[in-house]
Order: sequence, then C-alpha cells, then structure tokens
Amino acid sequence: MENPLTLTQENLSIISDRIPCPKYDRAKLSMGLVHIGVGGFHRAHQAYYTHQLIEKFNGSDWGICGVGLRKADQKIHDVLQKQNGLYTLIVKHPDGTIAPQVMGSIIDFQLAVNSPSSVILRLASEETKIVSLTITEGGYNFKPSSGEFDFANPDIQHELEHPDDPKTVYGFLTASLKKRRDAGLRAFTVLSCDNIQHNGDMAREMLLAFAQAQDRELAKWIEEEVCFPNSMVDRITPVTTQADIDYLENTYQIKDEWPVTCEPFIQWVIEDKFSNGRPEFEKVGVQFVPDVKPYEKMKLRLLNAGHSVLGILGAIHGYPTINACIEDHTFRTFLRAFMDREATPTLDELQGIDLAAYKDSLQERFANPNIKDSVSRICSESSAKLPKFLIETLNENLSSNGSIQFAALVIAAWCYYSDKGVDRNGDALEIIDVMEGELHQAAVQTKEDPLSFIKLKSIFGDLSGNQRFAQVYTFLIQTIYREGGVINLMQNMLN
Ligand code: CS2
Repeated sequence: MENPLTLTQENLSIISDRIPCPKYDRAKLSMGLVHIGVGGFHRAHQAYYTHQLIEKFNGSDWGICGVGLRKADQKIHDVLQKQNGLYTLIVKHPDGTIAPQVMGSIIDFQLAVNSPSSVILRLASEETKIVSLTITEGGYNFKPSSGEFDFANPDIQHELEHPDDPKTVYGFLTASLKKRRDAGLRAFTVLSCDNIQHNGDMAREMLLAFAQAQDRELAKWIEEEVCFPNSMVDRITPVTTQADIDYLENTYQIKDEWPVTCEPFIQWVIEDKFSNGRPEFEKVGVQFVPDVKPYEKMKLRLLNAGHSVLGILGAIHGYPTINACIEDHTFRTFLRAFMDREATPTLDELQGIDLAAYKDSLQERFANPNIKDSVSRICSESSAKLPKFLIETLNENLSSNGSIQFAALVIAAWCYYSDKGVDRNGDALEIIDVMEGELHQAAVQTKEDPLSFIKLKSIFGDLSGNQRFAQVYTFLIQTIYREGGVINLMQNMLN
C-alpha cells in the first residue's frame, strides 16, 4: 500500500502516478479571473473549464483568484491554502464509473473578512480582466417580490457610508472599479454565474442602484465601461460527503480535505460581450451566443424547478435523494407532467434545441444513482430559489389561464414542510433557509387561515389575492394537512 499523500503542489508529481494532475506550470499563470463565491459549483464548473483551457490550449492568462466574502468561507480558504489551491474533481457516471482528476486553475484565494483591502487591490489590479460570481440567488440583494435593490440591508447601509470598508459584493466591486477608473485602467467584466434569469442584467441593475446611491459619477462610468454578460450555467454538483473524502484516501491514498463531486454533464452558455478580453472558452465547449435568455429560461424552469418539485415533495415523503424520487413512478410521472403542462408552455422556441429530448435528458441526469444529490441541498434556500424557479412560471400560467395545480401543490407542500419540519415517517428534515423562522411562523397558522403561508409577500407577491390560485391552493393545503402527505394528491393529479 502506498503512503497517503496530502494534495499539495510538492506532492503533485507522485500523485500524478495515481490520478490525472495538471501538466502545466502553475507558477507561470497570470490571474486574469477573480471569482467571488468559491463553492462546489464553481469548482466543478468554471474552474474545470478553465483548467481544461489552460491544459489543452495554453490559456495561461486565465488563472483564478478565488475570493470569499462570508465568514463561512474560512473553511474553503484554509483548505485551499493548505493544498496550494489544488483539489480533486470526482466525476461520477451513471454506470458506476468514477473519474477523479486534480484541478489546478485556482492559484490564489483571498478571504475578505481577513483583509478587505487586499481583495480590493486584487480586483483593481491590471491583471484582473473578469470578475465572475456565484453568490447564490440570495446574494444579489433584491427584494424578491418587486425585484428592487434592498437598501435596508445593514451591510449595504454600512458600505454606502464607508466605501473603504466594503462588506458585500457591491461594496467590493464599486471600491475596486473606482480605483481602476482613477488609475486609468480598463474596467473588468462582471460575469454572473448564478441561477437567476438575466443574471448579468440583474448584476448590472443592482450594482448601478448601489453605485448611484454612493457616487453618481462612478455609477456613470460603470454604466458605460462595464459589461455584464448573461450566462446559463449547468452541472449538478451535490454536497461533498465524508465518503467522497474516504474514497480518495482508500482508493488512491490521496488526502484531499475537500474534493468536489459532480455529474459528467456540463454546459455554459454566455453572451459574447466583455469589457476587457476573455478566455477562448469556446475551445473547451462553452457556447457563446448573442442572446442567452431563452437558454436560461429553459434551464431554470425545467431543471431547477424540476429539482425543487422533486426535492420538496420528496422531502415530505421521506426520500433522501433526487435519484430516490425519480425511481418512484409517481414522482417521475409527476415531474414530467409538471414540465410538459406547466413549464413548457411558458418557454420560447429555441433553434436547434429539442425540448422533449432536453426533458428526457434531465430525467436521466436526475436518475444518476451515483450522484445521490440530497433533497436537503435542493430545498435549501427555497425562499430565494422558488420565486425564480417556479413562481414566475406560475404567474405566467395564471395570466394565460394555463395549468397551475402542479406548482400549487409544490407550494402547499413547502408550507407543510416549513410547518412540520419532519417527513412522513416523523424523521427530522434538515431545513436550511435564511427565512426559516418567518416561513415557519407563517406556515403554523395554516389551520386558522389556509392562505397564511402565501401571504408572505416578499416571496409570493400578491398570489394570495388571486382567486383562482387561492381556491386551488386552499383545497390542496387542506388535503395535505388532513392526509399528512402528498402522495394521493400527486396520484390523483396524474389520473
Ligand atoms: C439546484 C441547482 O440549487 C438547486 O436547487 O437546482 O444547484 C442545480 O443542481 C444546478 O443549477 C445544476 O446546474
């Protein structure tokens, strides 16, 4: 048995006899990319594409500097620092094949809470050409029901008054863009990679709202100089488990404290508008298109909404993972009926895309038995996700008099989930949501007022005032409470 080796630059030549490792000289990379929000998804997606580009096409200008803005990023900071930015990406195929590979594209990591000024300097450096973001749906600081910038956030208030002590992404972007402007440097591109429709437009609108409140002249410069391409990103990336860490150690004698696992599928569609150059990502399969909106909409309303449909119903029913849901005929058929009857009618025609084949492929991807994507990951932060993934579709169907009952059932199930906090076997659900308290408060009043949950305006807007919706929802929520579950309702809807 070989010695277990910690994944570090020094050990890389020995580790490369065990699994594929970067073949390029990492010391020679420039940091053209700064990425804010280095979660599993970034490491499975953009950092993977970048690694491929550097390795196969000499994209040496595009090393990545990761940035963490939250205290919780301390862990990834420490791990990446210890491992010289290296980590293992473990691709899990549906046939059981597991393909681990060491990624080398992240070459530095900075934690904003440790040193905000060095993060600003990195962003303001001439070397930085693109600042990409995965700050989650909730990180954009908009009010979900109106879409307006939320100036009430205390961190935003603080950084408006103290531009040199930023806390949120907006404070850091404006502080560094100001430095660039004053130094006569070109602006960087802000490339949003979050699951929000029109993510680039959203980043632009929010940043400009903030900048206008802070410094009107700067806001004007940003408006003229910074490009914000919209992009659609896709790769299912479950939460890393101890079993993944043990697998590397037991099978390859590699000690990696935080590997990332993902499915083989990967997609990135980006609008080709950049302020200051870009990597030739098309060489590694990224699609550059003039208008990404139809792709985003398709993915958010089918894949992400489909995940939420399975996740919320599955959680109540006691299924731990998305593939367990898909194995159940009722869940599988329900998902497809939701996609066909409620999501598809709201989508635009996309040349070259066969929607039926896309939906088939989603079912296959969800069924991958090795991914074991937990329903708790899918349900986490539903208060930020559902307005984008599901409620927009629902509102469009209400306007066009289309089908609404599948989405209504998911919302009713979410109320039950937020109220009870256990599955149908009485086992506790792992609920992760910044609005957990408010959701619970609203949900527990359902017995007295069946509409109490959907009166949470910041999430549902005026949905409770829509008579057609209120009627369908009331019937569904009362049935769920009476029966203590959703399965009969799901079956009835399919008949
Ligand atoms: C998921 C996404 O967060 C969620 O609920 O739907 O993380 C999904 O797995 C990715 O967007 C796939 O590209």
